[in-house]
Amino acid sequence: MEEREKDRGIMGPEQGDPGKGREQPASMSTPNSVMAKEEKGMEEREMKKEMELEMELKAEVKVELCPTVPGLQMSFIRGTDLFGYVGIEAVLDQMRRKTIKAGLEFNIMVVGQSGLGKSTLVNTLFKSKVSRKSCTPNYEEKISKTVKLHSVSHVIEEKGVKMKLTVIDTPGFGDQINNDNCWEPIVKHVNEQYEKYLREELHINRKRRIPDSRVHCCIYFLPATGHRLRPIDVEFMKRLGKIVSIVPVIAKADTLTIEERQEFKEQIRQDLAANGIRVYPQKEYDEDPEERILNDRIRESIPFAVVGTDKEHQVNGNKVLGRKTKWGIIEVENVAHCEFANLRDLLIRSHLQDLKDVTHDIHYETYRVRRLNESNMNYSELGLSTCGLFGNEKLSYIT
Ligand SMILES: Nc1nc2c(ncn2[C@@H]2O[C@H](COP(=O)(O)OP(=O)(O)OP(=O)(O)O)[C@@H](O)[C@H]2O)c(=O)[nH]1
Ligand SMILES: [Mg+2]
Repeated sequence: MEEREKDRGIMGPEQGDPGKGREQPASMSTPNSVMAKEEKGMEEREMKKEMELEMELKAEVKVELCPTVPGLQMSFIRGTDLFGYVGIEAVLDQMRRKTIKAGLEFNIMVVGQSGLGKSTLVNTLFKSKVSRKSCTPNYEEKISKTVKLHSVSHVIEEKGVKMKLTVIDTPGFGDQINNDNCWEPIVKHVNEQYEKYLREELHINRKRRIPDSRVHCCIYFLPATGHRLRPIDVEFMKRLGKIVSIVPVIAKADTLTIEERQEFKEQIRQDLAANGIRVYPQKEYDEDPEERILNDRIRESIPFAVVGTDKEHQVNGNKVLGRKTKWGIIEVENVAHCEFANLRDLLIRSHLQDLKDVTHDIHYETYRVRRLNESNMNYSELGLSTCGLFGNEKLSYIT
């Protein structure tokens, strides 16, 4: 207990008295010894530091009165003001245990022209496990062409953490001669998932955990043309950017030289800004300066120039994911070769939870408010009972 108190800066009155602290080393000094002088100096410096630290900690202990509710006084007490260890930090362990038990759900959608490597990249992202783990041994080596919009779910487990990953693969986008409204099935799918969630939420006997099929992220594949954004890219991203988090990527980046890649990226960033296209991570949703610095770095390197593969090769005795060409091996996870690792870090390692939060707090919320405000929406439409408590007055309460 004592140690913990010390850790948190709760000190006895003697330690905290600057006068007493200074007296002791003075009486111990031996005038002729250089060593002793040095020791004394060091001790003084240490004591000074301790005092400064203590002053800082004391300054940190704040008691703020909350004047919002008349008659109710609320104070704000920091760790340094507590008499002993309470154990608040153990809540983090509880949260961790609960999350592990409940498992994670993550839904990712891939959109782009046929043959740009969408299915390959998803396999690369999850190290081929998404298509192989759940398949039977007679799994076909070759990735087949995607012909219709479909969702496939897999449970991935790593170090005891389970994640239900759903990949929504879309057939070649913009492959038709007439591409008018080709984004419609995709917009429809995204909205249908919000509607499903909303219906579950409004159910009288709603589930404790509502199954989440909402699209948390849409990876949009740009062909590595080296030119500007095409009108179809602009139209799609403008529309989808309002209802889902879009992460644009340059597909098959191994077909561009380093200079071409840099120029193309710069061009795309300009086009995105000029057309008011909102891609993830959006500046408006940065929560604090620290997050802003991190996200600014990501925004500066968007769109990621990626290369996908599900083949492994030997490089310097190690197995690496790569594309073997006549001139050598393009290592997919090597940051000197392409930006696949940056994309993986963003989607899985650093921003997975944020993508889910933005989906729930921003995109779904916008849909919910719009849907509930629509005058023609009533409970019978939702397939719920309209009697008693669940009449229109309840609807206005929810809104
Ligand atoms: N050079 C190169 N080829 C790639 C890359 N990724 C995939 N490919 C190849 O491109 C071809 C098409 O890949 P898929 O993953 O089936 O493409 P898709 O976008 O899913 O195609 P659809 O399902 O028809 O929409 C395959 O032969 C892949 O091996 C890449 O990064 N670079
Ligand atoms: Mg495909």
